[in-house]
Amino acid sequence: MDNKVVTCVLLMLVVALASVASGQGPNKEELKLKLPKPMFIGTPTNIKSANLEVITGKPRGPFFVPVGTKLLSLKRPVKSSDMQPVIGELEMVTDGEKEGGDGYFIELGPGKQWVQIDLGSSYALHAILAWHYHNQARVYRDVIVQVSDDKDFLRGVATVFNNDHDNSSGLGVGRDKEYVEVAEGRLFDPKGAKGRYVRLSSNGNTSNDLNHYVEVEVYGTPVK
Ligand SMILES: [Ca+2]
Ligand SMILES: [Ca+2]
Repeated sequence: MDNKVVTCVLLMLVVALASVASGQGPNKEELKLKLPKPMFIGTPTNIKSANLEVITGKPRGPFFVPVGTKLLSLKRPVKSSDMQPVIGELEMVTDGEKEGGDGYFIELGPGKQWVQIDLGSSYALHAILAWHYHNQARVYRDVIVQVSDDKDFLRGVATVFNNDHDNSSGLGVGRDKEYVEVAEGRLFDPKGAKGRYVRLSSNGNTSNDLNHYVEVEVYGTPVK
């Protein structure tokens, strides 16, 4: 091969590797999201966390999912460890409204609480997004995201995310980092985990010991 051909082959290899690294592929497409408007700007300074990720302040960037991935959670039924929220109704977790202001979030009681979405049948899941609260910079404690075909989460449970580094919620030590809530929400990657139910746990936040949800979105494809 002459030098031009070698250069060309190397360039193609670099492009191919770069697309693999960013999650792109022949059967993937960018996940399109409708994001609410930000309620605050700047880097928060009053957050105390022993396990906080590095805050970059940058947007998330594109996320790639298998072609045909759909939003599965819209208007699906929601259950909770606190069936009578202090503020709001459980159905607001999947009503598609994600704005940060008053009237858009539900408030669950103090300490450990969870919400659970029933997708109606089992799917291969490719993205789960959660907006706990984005009216103000906060960190929610012990954020744990799990997927199962068991509505009671007793067996066949896949843990997608767990930032409970000291196991204070008792679901196992998590290796993930705490993060500050922002308007773009948090994207958890289930990596194709299969399940009908998605359960999200938390254990208070840096402003109070209550738990909040503006919206949860679950994306996936039918199980083949
Ligand atoms: Ca909502
Ligand atoms: Ca903890």
